[in-house]
Amino acid sequence: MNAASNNASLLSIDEVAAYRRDGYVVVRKLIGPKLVDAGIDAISGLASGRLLRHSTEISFEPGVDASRLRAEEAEDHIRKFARFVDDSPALHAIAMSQRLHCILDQLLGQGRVLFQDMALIKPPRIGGAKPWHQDASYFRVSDPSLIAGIWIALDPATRDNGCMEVIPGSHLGGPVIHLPDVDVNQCTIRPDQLRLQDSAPIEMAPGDALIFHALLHHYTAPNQSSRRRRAVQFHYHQLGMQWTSLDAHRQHFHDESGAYAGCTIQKEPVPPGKKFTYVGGRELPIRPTEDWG
Ligand SMILES: O=C(O)CCC(=O)C(=O)O
Repeated sequence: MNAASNNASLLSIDEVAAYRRDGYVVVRKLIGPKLVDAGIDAISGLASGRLLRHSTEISFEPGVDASRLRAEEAEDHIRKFARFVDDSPALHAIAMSQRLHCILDQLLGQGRVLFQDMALIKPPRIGGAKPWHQDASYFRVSDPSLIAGIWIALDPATRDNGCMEVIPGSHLGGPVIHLPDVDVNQCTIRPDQLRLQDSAPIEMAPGDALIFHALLHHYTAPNQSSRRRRAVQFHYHQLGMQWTSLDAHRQHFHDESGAYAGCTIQKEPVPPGKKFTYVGGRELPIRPTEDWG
């Protein structure tokens, strides 16, 4: 796709302004049904083992004993996958969507790398909440505004199965105090820092995408329904952004006493076998790819 000749698939000036004002923009039908179906098939394949997992990492919902699951049962017990793009051409094609990257050029300028890929599975009935947080609390970086997060629904995402919820404009308040947890995935914004009365659920159809700022406050509820809510999420950073140290991250994320208040370290004491080690992002080149239809 040539961005200049396909203006209809780019954001309008008003949408670009909305991203800056609200910290997010929703792009309906960012990817087409064939790519959505291929993405779902890849997730099922990675879960069951039908697709080989070379780099893909899997985390199960808390309390699940993966050794007792049959291959076809695994998918409905998985919390998330990470680092899967090299194991699936379909998931790679989603991350490299030419339309997505033309839109990111509009929002952030040219030149970026992919540094994080995740599939958030939130299985029916047992998929837990992801507490309110800012993604930048997980990234030790020089400038969070050089990052964009993209969350793409593969199933219908609704309030009852745990769609994304955001607080419009919250990115403009800068980094806020997070409370660490023994499980880094449960690290959360301290309640007095949240404007929950302004929270907005973003219901999405398969193929729709939420593009959001790394300082936007966001949350997903538990999946209390019997319906799946699979999504993929990618993080990109613009060239020139620097990875920094814990001390530099503390300068962004600290409480009133100056103590670290980001999500790159665990709350002590760490339970046996649950040690988390922060690793900065890897950097994969962008190779824009046509949609599969
Ligand atoms: O999809 C979800 O449930 C939460 C995604 C999210 O906000 C995250 O992983 O940072």
